Amino acid sequence: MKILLIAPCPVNEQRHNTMDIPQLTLSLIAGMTPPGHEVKIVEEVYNQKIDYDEDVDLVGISIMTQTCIRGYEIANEFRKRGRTVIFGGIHASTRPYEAILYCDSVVMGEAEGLWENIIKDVENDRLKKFYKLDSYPDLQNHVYPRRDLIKCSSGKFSIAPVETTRGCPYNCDFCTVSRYFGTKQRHKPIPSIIKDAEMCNEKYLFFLDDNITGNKKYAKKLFAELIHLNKIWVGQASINLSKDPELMKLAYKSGCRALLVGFESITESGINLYRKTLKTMDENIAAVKMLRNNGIMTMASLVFGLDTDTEEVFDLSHEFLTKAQVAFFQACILTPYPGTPVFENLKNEGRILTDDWRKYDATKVLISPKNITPEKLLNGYQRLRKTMYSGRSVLQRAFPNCTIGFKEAFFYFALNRGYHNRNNGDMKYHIHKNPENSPVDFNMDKYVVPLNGKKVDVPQGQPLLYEVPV
Ligand code: B12
Ligand code: SF4
Repeated sequence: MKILLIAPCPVNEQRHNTMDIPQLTLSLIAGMTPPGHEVKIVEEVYNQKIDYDEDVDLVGISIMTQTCIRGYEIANEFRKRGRTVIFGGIHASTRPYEAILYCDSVVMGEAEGLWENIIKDVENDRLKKFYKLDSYPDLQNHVYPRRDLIKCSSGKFSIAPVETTRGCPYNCDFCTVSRYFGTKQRHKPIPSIIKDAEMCNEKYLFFLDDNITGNKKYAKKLFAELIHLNKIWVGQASINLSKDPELMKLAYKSGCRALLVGFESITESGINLYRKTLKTMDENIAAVKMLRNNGIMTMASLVFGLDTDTEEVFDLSHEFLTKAQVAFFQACILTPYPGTPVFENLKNEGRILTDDWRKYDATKVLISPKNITPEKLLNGYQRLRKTMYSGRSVLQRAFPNCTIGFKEAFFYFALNRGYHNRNNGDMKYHIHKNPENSPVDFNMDKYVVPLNGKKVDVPQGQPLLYEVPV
């Protein structure tokens, strides 16, 4: 069979970043595909074009919430031409009865252990509407991604994506990860990861794991094995790492130069909402410094619009970010992703302002916060971004971060310039509300009308959310 795998991206939002990080997802699906089939991958974010008239037997599309409407448009085009379309990914899994309106089959959750059977079902013309594993797949059965299919074509600075674990114990109420991949971290075998990383032509790696140091014993072994590859890598980790000098040293020796750390909130009440271990602003500032002293820059991620947030949150966050002299800053506005408690609670309280999934990119105000107005949330968020990405702030924070080394200094300025340009460019930060004559309504039928105009039977009384198997 000829199989086409697509990562959609709304056309006007193609990425203009200084870096290329191709998706691992579709290359993993390609890696799971039994021999004898021809697989092609299209990532719209890199301007790769879809040929709807291409002679393909099966189209697989990966959708997250922000990209699902574009995914539905693509699916409609292929289905008009009689092609079989399958959706997978986080949005299809949390809204399966919405996704099925636009495709022939939905894969809920992880694909390892399912995809081969789905291919057989397509070949034998017995495709089911929904596929879902009864338990999480064992990642010890390592799947090698088809890296030959995801080479970036844009010619920019390129980083290879690598995954070592899935699952997160923290279970934050705004995040889908623990509900989707489970609260127990599962690991891939270290020798296979090393072999896979060795095959990457890129000097730079991006570890996709939500917390690469979640299991310290595993992380130490992994880092020790990575050293001889002589790669430079970035990833995501919990700030707990700062409490383990041996782990920090090994991380640095293995090539780690920057980590995204989800602080989520830095206010006293906000810190207490999440189960992270460092409980005061001073402790968190000291931890960022500790990482830096060990050669690792911090990208601090903060979420604004929590129920505990008041107007003060922006000044406090600014104080934290400047005192800690974080290298990079990722600011998110609380976004009610389907499948999370935040979605359920805000929906029940009538505090979600729009059901236009295209706006769900964590940079827009889509909710009515509890202790601050949507306008003040937007203004505070914009102001903080502008201040942190200003030339002055970048220069002020440069000294401690750039003394790590020459290459690190280059990375520091390049990434901050990317943020600066994006902030001052055409990105629109808005409060998004449905028009008055179009109430917020998460009923699936709503999404059908503008795209293909025909109604499809939806099972009634079924749970809409992806229920995580235990
Ligand atoms: C790395 C990452 C990024 C990187 C992406 C780099 C890259 N090019 O890959 C960066 C930093 C750029 C990023 C950006 C964003 N991200 Co992000 N990201 C992740 C992260 C941590 C890992 C993604 C990943 O590759 N996972 C590993 C792969 C293998 O898992 P997977 O994609 O789910 O695929 C498996 C199954 O889902 C299934 N599957 C998936 N697709 C398909 C398709 C078919 C046909 C089939 C059969 C099966 C299938 O099979 C796969 C193997 O089992 C996830 C969290 C997570 N742990 O997944 C968040 C996550 C995907 N991101 C999220 C968000 C919100 C964003 C942003 C909007 C904003 C933000 N603040 O981060 C932007 C949007 C970017 C965009 N439009 O694409 C949310 C999405 C929630 C949602 N409902 O949409 C997640 C889940 C995190 C969260 N907090 O909830 N992200
Ligand atoms: S936000 Fe981070 S720490 Fe919290 S559940 Fe998601 S992945 Fe885990």
